[in-house]
Amino acid sequence: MPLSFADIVEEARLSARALWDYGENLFNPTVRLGVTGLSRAGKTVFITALIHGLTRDGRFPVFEAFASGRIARARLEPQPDDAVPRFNYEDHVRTLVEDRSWPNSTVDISELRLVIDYQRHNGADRTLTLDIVDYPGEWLLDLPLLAKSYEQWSAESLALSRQGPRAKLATPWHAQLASLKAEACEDEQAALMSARLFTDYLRACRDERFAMSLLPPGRFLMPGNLAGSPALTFAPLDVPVNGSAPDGSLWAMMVRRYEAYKDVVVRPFFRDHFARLDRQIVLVDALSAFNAGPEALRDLEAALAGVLECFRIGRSTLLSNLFRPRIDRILFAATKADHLHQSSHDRLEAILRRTVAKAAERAEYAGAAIDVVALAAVRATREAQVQRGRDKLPSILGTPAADESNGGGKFDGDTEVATFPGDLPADPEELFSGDDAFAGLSSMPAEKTDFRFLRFRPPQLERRHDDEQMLPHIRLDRALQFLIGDKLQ
Ligand SMILES: Nc1nc2c(ncn2[C@@H]2O[C@H](COP(=O)(O)OP(=O)(O)O)[C@@H](O)[C@H]2O)c(=O)[nH]1
Ligand SMILES: [Mg+2]
Repeated sequence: MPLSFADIVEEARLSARALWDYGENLFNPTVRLGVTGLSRAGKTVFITALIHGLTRDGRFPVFEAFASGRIARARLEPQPDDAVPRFNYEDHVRTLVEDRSWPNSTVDISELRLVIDYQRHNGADRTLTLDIVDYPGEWLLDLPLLAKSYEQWSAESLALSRQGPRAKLATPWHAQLASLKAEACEDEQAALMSARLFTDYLRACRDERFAMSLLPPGRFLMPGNLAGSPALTFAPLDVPVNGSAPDGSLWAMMVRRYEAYKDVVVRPFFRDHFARLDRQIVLVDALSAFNAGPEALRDLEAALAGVLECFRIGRSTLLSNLFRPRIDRILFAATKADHLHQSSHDRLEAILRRTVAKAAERAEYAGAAIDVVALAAVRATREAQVQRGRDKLPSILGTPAADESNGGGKFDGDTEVATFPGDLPADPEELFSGDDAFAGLSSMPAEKTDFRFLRFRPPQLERRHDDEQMLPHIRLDRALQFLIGDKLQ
């Protein structure tokens, strides 16, 4: 594809900034760490736990620089980007530690700067600046739109909405769509209604019963500060893929807004934020997909392929020219591993590894180094063996949130209970062997599903010998070692 004038301007802008970033970096090495994942994957909790641990002497045996005492101090400093909201660390910690509740969910990008004073292996004192950027994974899945016309996007979105469990959820939107004439005069009310019903359909797909992942355009569910703007008020129409919209038609109005979405939302995000990241962690809530069923797991795989597509730098495509990512390490992390007994942690990791490998094949991925980990940024449970008849079941102990129910009644939010969430298979392929590989909420009532993960309240803090209080975690230190360990040599 030839570069357009707009693309060339973008590229010049990028190079200028790259030079600026480079100059800064000589004096003060900075790593920009992207933390992403779909909504509720665990980004806020991950960043909060990471900062809490690093600034307060957490327990991180596998994070070498930290464990060997070479890190003198880690502290928060004002962030470099004035136009990006600050990650509200203090509030999130208070909620987590004092209220023992999970932080409220966020729908926008945010940023925080952590400065780490450390000693190199050779004894020299150095400083590493870590800029942590939290952004919705949904926004990454918008990248393919840049290469698609409105008509192509419409056709694909419609085809997808007629498949599997999506079809039923799309009924109200499809009914309205059938009443629209694409060639008719442009009509704001029709566009508003269409966009609303289309967004409702996307939201229904995301419901925990279906737990679908691949739901672009990303801002329809994660609008950030653009809610209600025309760039977000469009929807697919049933129009021919090679057709062109008559002047003044509803169709032309949709095309205009779709293009605006690319210009004011997608391009700036990739240019201003994504292209500047050095390292990336992608948080994945695989447990929600296990809860929902095999379609959700397949959808998750497709979404991960979409994410990897963004990091693909092997080939010289139009996109890689524009948004050449400089990321050289990507960690995929299955979050909330504390919902499983530790005997299943390696299995969870194996399942994610398999999913990422398949996704990498689909995306013909060649690029940064990839690793996979199953972790819990905050460990809300303990382990126990529960006697059931003659068997001992590997179970977990935790305090279920007050709004969770156990079939019969609701939990009170204060009492600790032991649960057996279900065993993950030793061979990941078992989960991918077709529509009835396992039973999830999308096709079964809750008591008949193979997995049941309760939402637990955050734990009581662990008190150390020196009275410092810490948040317990699982393998958070392994994630840190992979993401920044080499920068602290
Ligand atoms: N048990 C447990 N639950 C977690 C953990 N991380 C996230 N969660 C749950 O997942 C929800 C969403 O997490 P959050 O960090 O807000 O997700 P975000 O939307 O990606 O920022 C939280 O409200 C918790 O219920 C974890 O490490 N352990
Ligand atoms: Mg968040």
